[in-house]
Amino acid sequence: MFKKILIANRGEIAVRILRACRELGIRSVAVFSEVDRKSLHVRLADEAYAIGPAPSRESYLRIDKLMAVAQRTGCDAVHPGYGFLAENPALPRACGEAGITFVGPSAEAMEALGSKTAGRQLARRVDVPTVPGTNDPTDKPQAQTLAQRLGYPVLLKAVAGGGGKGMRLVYSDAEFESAFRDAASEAMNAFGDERLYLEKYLERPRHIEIQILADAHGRVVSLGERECSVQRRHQKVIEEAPSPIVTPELRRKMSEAAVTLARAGGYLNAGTMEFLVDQNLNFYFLEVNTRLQVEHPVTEQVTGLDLVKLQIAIAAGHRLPFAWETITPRGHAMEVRLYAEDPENSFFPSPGRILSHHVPSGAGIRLDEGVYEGWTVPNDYDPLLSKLIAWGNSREETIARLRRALEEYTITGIRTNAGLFRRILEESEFLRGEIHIRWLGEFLRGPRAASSISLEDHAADSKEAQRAAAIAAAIWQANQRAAQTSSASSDRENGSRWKLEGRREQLDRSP
Ligand code: MV4
Repeated sequence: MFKKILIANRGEIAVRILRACRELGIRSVAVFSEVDRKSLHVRLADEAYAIGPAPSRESYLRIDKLMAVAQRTGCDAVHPGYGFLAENPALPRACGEAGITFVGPSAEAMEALGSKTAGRQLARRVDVPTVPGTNDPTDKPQAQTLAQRLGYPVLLKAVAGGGGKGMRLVYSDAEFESAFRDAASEAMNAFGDERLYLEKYLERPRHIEIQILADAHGRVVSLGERECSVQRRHQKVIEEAPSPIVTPELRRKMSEAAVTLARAGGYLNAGTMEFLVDQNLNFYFLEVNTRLQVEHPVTEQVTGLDLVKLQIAIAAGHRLPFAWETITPRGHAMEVRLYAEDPENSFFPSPGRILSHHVPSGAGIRLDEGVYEGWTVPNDYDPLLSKLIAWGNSREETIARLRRALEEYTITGIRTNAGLFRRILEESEFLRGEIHIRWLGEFLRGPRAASSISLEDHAADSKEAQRAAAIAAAIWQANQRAAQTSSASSDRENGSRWKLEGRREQLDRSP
């Protein structure tokens, strides 16, 4: 087993990982940027080292600095968490060159499965269902012919895309030409790659994913599904396991598909296969996430497994001690993501100092967080504060516990989206489990607008929200500066709003 692990991350996930290390008797090494000097992960780790200024490009994304710390402190493994470098093949490569174990898949598997079209082609090869459409990048006349054959609406997607960028929804033949041109030029601008592919558009599918683990001895197991349909602008908000609609038979079929894909891609360690599931319970493979995910705790609660410890054991060459056919979810788990943001004000980030904080506890409650009273939530990263996870014997008991825990949860000094969850957890459609990927957007807009929302609206909203968030953050920072009159002399960076906005736009949103 390893002696010392470098945690190449921050916030709640760094805390989650160092806790697993401590239980395994492994020393933990934290890294931190200038604004994270007082962060919880720094306080709880066995050792902590500064790696640069606040912007992640100059700190958490600097492979050279991370490797230097790992080597200097004698680490024998690196855990990337999620976000930042977690899915960048350059990190496992750098680890390989330094003789340090990367806790995750190989660079090759990341490349084989991480890219959208590569994953889609692999799925076709091994007969895992994908959404009807093209396998390869396609030109305009070819794509239009296919669109006519498939029937509208269709979705144009950028080969280099991800997270909904460079997608165009096309409702009719008349719009096809201009949509194709727009999508191609948007893809060119965003990724330097204008290639597109095309899929039949699924109107109101669910987003359901399968958690897998693969060890170095050829065993690949499925830990079942997570239902992640409640999301807003490609940002998941509530996740649960099991899915309210997945039957044992569908679980077995989706698990077999996920395990087949992992084997075909030479996958090692924890990974997630994302699927869309339609009203008739047909499932379609979408993409692979080659990392531990934010929502992994719901799987832990219903399987009783510790995914981070298993990741570390797999990386150390241990065998998985069970076959997936023996794993059935027990009870129900649900997670809400508490963010420092203001739902009353277009979900603007709301960083700042936490004046008071009371954490819920009691039966069936787990809180994974990276904050504490008196700490200032920095403006430079994803504003995820806490993940509140409830477990119960039934979905109803789980929801009742989650509601109860949300009432106990208090945090002052910053705004959070806790109120949004109180609303969602009262909503009858949600309580009946009648959710899909557009459900939350429609719920937030109210019933009137529900029928007329297009993907373009989502994209436009997303851009608008980014700009608005940039401005809000700049104003917040300007106010902070004004309040700190005594420290004016040490104000090395000038307070230019434009600079701040630029920085804000480079913020990392973890998936
Ligand atoms: C789709 C789709 C409907 N039909 N493909 C969004 C980002 C990228 N990962 C794939 N996405 C989608 N692909 C077809 N053929 C709807 C989405 C989609 C989505 C998927 C999963 C989770 C949230 C989503 C939110 C909006 C759109």
